[in-house]
Amino acid sequence: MMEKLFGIFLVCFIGAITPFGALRVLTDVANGVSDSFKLDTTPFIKLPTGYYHFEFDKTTNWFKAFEACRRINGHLVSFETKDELEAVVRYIRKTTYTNHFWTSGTDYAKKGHYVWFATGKKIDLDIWWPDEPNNFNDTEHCAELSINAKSKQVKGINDVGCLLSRSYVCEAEEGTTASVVVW
Ligand SMILES: [Ca+2]
Ligand SMILES: [Ca+2]
Repeated sequence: MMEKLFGIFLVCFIGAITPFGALRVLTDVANGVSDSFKLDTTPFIKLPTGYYHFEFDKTTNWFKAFEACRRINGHLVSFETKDELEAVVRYIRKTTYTNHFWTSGTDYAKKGHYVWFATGKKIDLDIWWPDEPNNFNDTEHCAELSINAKSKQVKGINDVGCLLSRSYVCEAEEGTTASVVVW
């Protein structure tokens, strides 16, 4: 609040001494939100790679999980980097014993062509468990994050049937910060 008051005061003061419209305004919109802002991001929590919502208590099929994430203005999680996968797995391991979570990965539209459905981009990261995706019995078209509690290995995803019941992880789109400089 004090910053806002100061900002308004500054504008008025400069306005008063430059009555002929000599003010210059610079606006900028940048990706990311500064840590100095105390934003209430509920139901998302901040991890080093973004904002995530973890549904540990309920399980549901892939489609309903996708809908649930959209209802809170998120998407099922997509892993763009191994750092992101590791950050999410690290948080899950210290929080719960649940091992299977829906991601936005699917090849439902084109068999064998896995994309992150939340972004439309191809899954080109080497984060599949060994010998996956195997489309077992020709029934597996959705990618779950499968955490092997006994393994220190951070892999990864596995294709399973989309109608299985799983917990899920939602991801919020990156925030942006708008700044206005007046002089
Ligand atoms: Ca992501
Ligand atoms: Ca599989």
